[in-house]
Amino acid sequence: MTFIAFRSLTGAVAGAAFALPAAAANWDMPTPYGDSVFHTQNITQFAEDVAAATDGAVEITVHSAGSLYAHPEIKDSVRRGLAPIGEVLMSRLANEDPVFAVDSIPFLASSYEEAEALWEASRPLVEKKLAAQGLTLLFAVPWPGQSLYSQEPLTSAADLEGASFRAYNAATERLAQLMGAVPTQVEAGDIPTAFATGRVDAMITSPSTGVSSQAWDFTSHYTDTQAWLPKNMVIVNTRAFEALPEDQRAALLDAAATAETRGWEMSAAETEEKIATLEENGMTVSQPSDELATELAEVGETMTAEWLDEAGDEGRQVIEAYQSGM
Ligand code: PCA
Repeated sequence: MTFIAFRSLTGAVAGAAFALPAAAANWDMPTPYGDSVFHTQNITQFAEDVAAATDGAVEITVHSAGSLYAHPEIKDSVRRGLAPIGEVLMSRLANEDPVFAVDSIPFLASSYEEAEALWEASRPLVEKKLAAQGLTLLFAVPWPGQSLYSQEPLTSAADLEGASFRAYNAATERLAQLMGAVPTQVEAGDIPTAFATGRVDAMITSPSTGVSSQAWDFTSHYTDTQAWLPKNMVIVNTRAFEALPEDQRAALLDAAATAETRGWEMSAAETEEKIATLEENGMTVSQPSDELATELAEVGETMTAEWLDEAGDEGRQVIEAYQSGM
């Protein structure tokens, strides 16, 4: 008797819970890059997919181009719950842990296939480090390969000696130093102004960012090094995520997996397309000379060794897993 009464009570409670309209989650999502960038377009589609799959119970509003929080603040705003979800360049967190910078070492993984194997090998550790900060990784998508933009033809590192070189993370700073240039941190959105005012003379970035910043207005040479594929990642505050009902959490993870696959495809597809756009707008596109290629390979070896030193056993295991996956 008691048992039946208990059952009907829980049944009634569960019934009442279903009868109540579910409180909708309205999530603001800060992202660093502009609306014309494929990462932002992929995230906009992700937000639409989540809204559709949850019948509007989880509404994500994308605030692109650092309009809600500037890039350096996005990770902490998500960690503190000021924004439940956000996007950052993974390697911007290198000062917190070297594993976040494993995708920004020249020539460690410079094709999509290698980048995918490296992501598979490093993802568990990235997830673990984020989890320790109350963050859950949803998905990560690479930029196309990183190549050099300059005002004069680049035949060797000597051509960059003393040049002020735009950097976007610690690894690009180190690369500039190793090539004899002087690094200056500049956000993607500030690239045109930084060149126009003479703050920087050269940079290394994807054809995507070259096109979105209209690199032909301030540089004339694109040297196709495609040296590494740094990733953007989408993270969610774990408490905010766990506050969602289970079916909505599942819908979010599903949409995230779809966005990851779609994003990698978009990235690969636009590599050639954006190089062609640079050329159509008057830039000279060339392959690195043997000398430059050798110098860059040496920079990559130095940076790999430095990374391994810093990342210790955990890092060594990631590289071993990557190499055995290739
Ligand atoms: N674009 C971003 C990061 C890497 C890339 O291709 C930037 O230049 O800031």
